[in-house]
Amino acid sequence: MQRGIENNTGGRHFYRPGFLDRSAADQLLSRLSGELVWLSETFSLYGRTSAVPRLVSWFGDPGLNYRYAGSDHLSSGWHPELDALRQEIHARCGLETNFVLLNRYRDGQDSMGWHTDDESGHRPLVASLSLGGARRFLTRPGAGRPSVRWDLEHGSLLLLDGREPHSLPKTRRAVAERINLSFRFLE
Ligand SMILES: O=C(O)CCC(=O)C(=O)O
Repeated sequence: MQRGIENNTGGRHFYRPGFLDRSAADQLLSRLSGELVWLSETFSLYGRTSAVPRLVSWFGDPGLNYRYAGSDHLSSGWHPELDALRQEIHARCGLETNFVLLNRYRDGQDSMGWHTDDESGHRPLVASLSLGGARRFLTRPGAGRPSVRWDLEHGSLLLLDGREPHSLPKTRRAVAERINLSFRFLE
């Protein structure tokens, strides 16, 4: 299935730095940050409502709904550049997708906690494209095993099994803004 992507990590992941070359990655980052509508979502814990520490946007085949963390994410169609990108991922990696979730991390205080993407019925393989400042990404391959660390570079693509716990911790380092695009197949 992963035609064109080597298993270069000794595990279940496939990491391709430079999946997009520098100039393509720069252009895409600038268009997405300038043109998309970015939403700030909230979550409630123990009766307290807080802002999710990142901004989100999403696209997909019309009528799909990616529901996670108690929120609906209904798609009404594709941004043309993101549609072209998902077709490129299909052509180069053999991975078919019908939805993309975009997370925008404004600085090192924006983050994503440990979670799995195992919503019932969805295909587990996710193609994760990173743009902007490189951030540390962690995956946990199994109970009692140490986390694996990734520094996801500008223009890189990581194929991962969304059922494996993963997170993007906060950092005190000065980091440039980052946008992550996770292409998925919702059933
Ligand atoms: O920003 C990232 O690299 C992580 C995104 C992620 O974990 C997710 O979309 O489930």
